[in-house]
Amino acid sequence: MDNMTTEILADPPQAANLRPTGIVQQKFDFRSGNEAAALAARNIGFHVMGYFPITPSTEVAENLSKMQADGEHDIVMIAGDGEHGAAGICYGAALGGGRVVNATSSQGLLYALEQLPVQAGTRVPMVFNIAARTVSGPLDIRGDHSDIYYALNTGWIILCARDPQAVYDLNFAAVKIGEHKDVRLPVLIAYDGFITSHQKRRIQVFDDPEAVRAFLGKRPDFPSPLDTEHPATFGPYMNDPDLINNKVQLSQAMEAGRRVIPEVLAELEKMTGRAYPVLDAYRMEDAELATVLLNSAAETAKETADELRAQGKRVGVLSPNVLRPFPAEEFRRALRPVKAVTIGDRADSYGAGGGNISLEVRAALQLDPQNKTRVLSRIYGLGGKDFYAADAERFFEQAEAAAKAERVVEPFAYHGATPGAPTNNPRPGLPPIPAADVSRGMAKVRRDEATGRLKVELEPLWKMTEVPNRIAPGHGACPGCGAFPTLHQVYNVLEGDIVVLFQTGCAMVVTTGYPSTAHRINYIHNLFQNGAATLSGLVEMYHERVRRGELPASKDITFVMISGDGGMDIGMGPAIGAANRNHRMIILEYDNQGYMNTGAQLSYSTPFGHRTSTSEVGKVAPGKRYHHKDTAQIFAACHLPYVFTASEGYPEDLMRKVAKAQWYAKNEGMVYGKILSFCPLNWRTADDAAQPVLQAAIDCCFFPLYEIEHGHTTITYDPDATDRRHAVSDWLKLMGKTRHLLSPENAPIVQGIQAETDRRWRRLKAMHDHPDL
Ligand SMILES: Cc1ncc(C[n+]2csc(CCOP(=O)(O)OP(=O)(O)O)c2C)c(N)n1
Ligand code: SF4
Ligand SMILES: [Mg+2]
Repeated sequence: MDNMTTEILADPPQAANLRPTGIVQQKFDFRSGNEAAALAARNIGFHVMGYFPITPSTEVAENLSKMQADGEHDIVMIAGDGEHGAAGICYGAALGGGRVVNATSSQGLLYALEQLPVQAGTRVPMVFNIAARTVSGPLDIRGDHSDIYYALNTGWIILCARDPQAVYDLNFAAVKIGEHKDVRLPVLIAYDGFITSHQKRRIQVFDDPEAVRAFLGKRPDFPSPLDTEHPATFGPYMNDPDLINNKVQLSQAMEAGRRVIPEVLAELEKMTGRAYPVLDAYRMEDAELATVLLNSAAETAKETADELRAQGKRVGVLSPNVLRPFPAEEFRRALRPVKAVTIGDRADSYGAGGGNISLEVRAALQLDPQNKTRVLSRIYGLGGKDFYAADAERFFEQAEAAAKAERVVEPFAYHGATPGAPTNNPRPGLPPIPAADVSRGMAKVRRDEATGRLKVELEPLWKMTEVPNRIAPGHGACPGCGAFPTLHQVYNVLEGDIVVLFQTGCAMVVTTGYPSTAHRINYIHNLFQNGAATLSGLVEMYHERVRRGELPASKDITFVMISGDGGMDIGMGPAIGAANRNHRMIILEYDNQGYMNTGAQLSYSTPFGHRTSTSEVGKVAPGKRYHHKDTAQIFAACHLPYVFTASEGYPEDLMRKVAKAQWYAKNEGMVYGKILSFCPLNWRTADDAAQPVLQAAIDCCFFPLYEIEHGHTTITYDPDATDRRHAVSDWLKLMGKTRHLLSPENAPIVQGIQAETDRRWRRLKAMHDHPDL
């Protein structure tokens, strides 16, 4: 948090004197919503944070990681294997009786969703910050509310934070609301991705940790599996007739929230001087026309309302600060005198004739027999499409037209969308490339009948330049990025028709910005938690359709999945599933040792001690705290016909292995290959340093090159045999992300990396020497 210095603006004496009694000392600061959430977390002093990075909420964990490295808090921060894992971590931690926080967005919330009702149903409080972002597909990293709408039915309290100040304040409120004995529910805080998560605003933050502590009090003791004096069963198997009784209790807790939330928000107001009514009503006193909007768009509409008021129009804006429990009564009261209201939803409930807020406001009004308000439902701002003052003006105009005509011509519509015409085909950058053009026989593979293993004869490297590329130039990767030399080497030797599936990650993001694509062959994206399952389905459909005579067998397609190392964390389960089923496909992992696409967070493949944005280096923390996982060995344990490691720095070795991979994928089953891939941006090296850095990683045996064919391990490059073996420190000193390790106080970490590297290398050598290992 280098640029997050807190500015203590001296409180002028007269201002201090004017501070109403009860308002605690605060200081001005300049923070984004994510920074505000991180600061609040530090002030609250949560026991545990479980998280998984995803734009635009990642900064919450990143800021906390930096603060932790500098010794500013002692929250235990646990990087999940994915959001589902992170949610499980949080659930377990919260069951343990301490305070717990998480942060996510979009697919992350959807991936965690399955755990949310579990936690609410067993009444375990925690706080979950959501920087709201549109859900895939197609993938779009900007903001709308489609993610948070999925959480509406989970039994979590949902607070809405319209600006960074509200993000900060509502985190405190969330702890207290959730822990109230009559509520005992987890709480989600929704703020707008990018608009609120990233834009810095002047906010006030607490100056006195005691005041925060006094406001929150001690977390009440709810039953916990850590209380071994009072054994209890948490989450029993529960059928009819009990489950409905469990749910009615959950409903009662939510209803209790209607009373408790305003109480806590009033207490917060006493302490901060800032009010958060359950339903924010702006200039609604005598409004005849209104608009209902959530979070930041409501702030835009308020400015428009001011302008229209200046023209004599009686308009106002309604915006809930609490979404669950839904402030139905407050809406009924606020809208009773209103002639017409336009309700904007930043997400659709497809086929329902309106987004969720619009549907719920309509339902609320239906219970008021005297209400005559005409309601227009509009879907706006999807995928981060901006909402300007002119849009708000349009909403008021539409309400005005309905009020004047005393009828609604168009009850439901999308605002600002163009459906497009079927005739409008985006022009391809480079045309698709036929298999014949790229199949140049660069590798000849034959089986050695004596050993059962494959032999590859490779054309000389200079001949490879003749092979046209299946990836067009002009993609947006950083200069020096290793992912593309790796892919070029792979494509040089693959023959025939290839269908690729890219999991989410740098290689995917930089090659397919709609309406362009750099892929000149069939390409699919699925999110990186499930690509292997998707490709396995496609593989089986292909073979079945060939078997039924619906597709020609002559095509003989090869199916390849490209994943980053991060995809082999969150997507490990489906990848192992595909491996266990042994589908005829290749998984290639380009391992750049982190989640680079989202800003270089740690992955489980990040080596021990390396700096990432979630394993920060500071006064008290020297980078990642545990060793990298040995993914190749995990796949080897799945008994695949072929597993290999390779590096773009050893092209012939890599291409030989890829040629074998294609043979095995066509004839026997699944292949997994892990390829060390250079990332100058986040390894903090020069753009052209790939060769020395990769060579050093391989020569120190941190990343050994080997293959496992039918369970038999062969080391394909042995630095001992060529006298090139050197210490891991020779590799670590080449990268900015590891330079801190060379200081004397970090010598034990380097020794640890060396010891683990040596142990894995000795083990590999033993496997190389003994066919049964
Ligand atoms: C369910 C879900 N969680 C998180 C993300 C955010 N996300 C997209 S790509 C990525 C990192 C990918 O890392 P890796 O697979 O190593 O590829 P790299 O970016 O390093 O090339 C993350 C965290 C997402 N899209 N979906
Ligand atoms: S961040 Fe790293 S992996 Fe991603 S495009 Fe840049 S160099 Fe390549
Ligand atoms: Mg990666």
